[in-house]
Amino acid sequence: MHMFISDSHPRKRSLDLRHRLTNGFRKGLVADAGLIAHGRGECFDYLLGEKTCVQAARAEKAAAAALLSAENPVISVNGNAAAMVPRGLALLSKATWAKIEVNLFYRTPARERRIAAYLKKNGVKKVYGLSKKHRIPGLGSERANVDDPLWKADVVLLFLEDGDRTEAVKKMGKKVVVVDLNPLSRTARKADITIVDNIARAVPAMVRQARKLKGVGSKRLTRMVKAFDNKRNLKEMERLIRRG
Ligand code: PTJ
Repeated sequence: MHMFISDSHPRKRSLDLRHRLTNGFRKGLVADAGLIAHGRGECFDYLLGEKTCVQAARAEKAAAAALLSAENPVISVNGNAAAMVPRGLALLSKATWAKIEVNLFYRTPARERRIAAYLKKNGVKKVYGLSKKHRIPGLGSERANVDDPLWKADVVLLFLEDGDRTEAVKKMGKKVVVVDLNPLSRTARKADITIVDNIARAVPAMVRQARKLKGVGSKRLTRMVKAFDNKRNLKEMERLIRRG
């Protein structure tokens, strides 16, 4: 399994991704709604020229700095993320010391187990989230049930997320980093750092940035995170997409 989707033409890359997702659906990793969510993401990606723009790269760097400067960083993984970038998640976890917790919107224990096994097969040493010990206050969905790492985390990285949990996690005082191709989504607007990029490019980019930033002191990392202006970055992203 390669870390990156092939470096070929964007069209080929997007077909590779679709293949990973439909395969993931057949293996019982991806929810049926996950296929629809991906279609929505593809539309935005076309408008971005299926490449990482300057604003996304800026957010990816800030995200890597936030994970590296955190005391208890966590990467929250759903079905789509697991199917598309399992190896990338393993490398990101290693590069940032972030724990990986499975957390599903359309939760079934069997799908959680399958996702955990798939992540392990792709290099993740330990997967959390199979036992749910805590409940995020003020959240009605299954996503409210979390394991110790997410409960204790100070920085949480989320992918393809619903706005409700982003808000609830923020209310708990955690810093939220999110990857979402829709800059207008509630999640994108509520997060502290929003990466408007395809997860297949965003995860490898964060791995590269985290490796580059290794050895940088925590004070400097914190300054980098503080200097990042999410609202401004999102406005620029929106303008870019509207211009096409
Ligand atoms: O695996 P589960 O049960 O946790 O379910 C996961 C899904 C994705 C089904 C669930 O979280 C969901 O319904 O998400 P939403 O509310 O549809 O949000 C998905 C967001 O992710 C949308 O704003 C899409 O534009 C965006 N998106 C889709 N594909 C990608 C993406 N963002 C980055 N990379 C993608 N490949």
